[in-house]
Amino acid sequence: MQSHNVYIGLGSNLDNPTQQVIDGINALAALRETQLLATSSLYASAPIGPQDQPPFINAVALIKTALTPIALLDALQALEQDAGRVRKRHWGERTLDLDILLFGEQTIEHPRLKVPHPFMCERRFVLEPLLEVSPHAHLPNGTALSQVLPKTLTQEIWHHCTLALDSLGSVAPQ
Ligand code: ROI
Repeated sequence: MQSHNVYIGLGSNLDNPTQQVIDGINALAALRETQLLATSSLYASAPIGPQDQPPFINAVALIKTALTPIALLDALQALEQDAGRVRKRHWGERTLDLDILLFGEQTIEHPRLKVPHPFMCERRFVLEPLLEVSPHAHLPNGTALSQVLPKTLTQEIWHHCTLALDSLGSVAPQ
């Protein structure tokens, strides 16, 4: 069966965000027909959107999956629900967000799913961890993401913690 390399963005700012992201990465590793290939470190940043919400923890995971894009989306939405997903308001707090950023070289325009993720090129909390995992990553149109990153660098990322995610053996929940 054909499989694709897929980048997943993880984010949380509720209910112990660091643990939410670590649990999310472990849950990705356990998906059917899927292997976890690499994870970024964890990044803490100020919220984009309303400022009266807690800071976010973000990370990016690279998986290899034989799932179709919509089957993967269904699986990610189920994981978000398992994490007790809370979404209080538009661009507001969330328990766990799992976004498909890139799906192989595909461009997807589906009522439920747009890939590349529509906002990924505007968000340092997405680009910086993605480039940590794959410095040469590019969009389906060939644009290198390393060329896009500088436009986002004015967004503050407070802290970049290499917190025990740099080897695949160490992502088990603590
Ligand atoms: N801001 C940051 N820093 N990280 C996120 O993951 C994030 N996710 C969101 C909004 C609310 C837009 N802002 C964010 O969905």
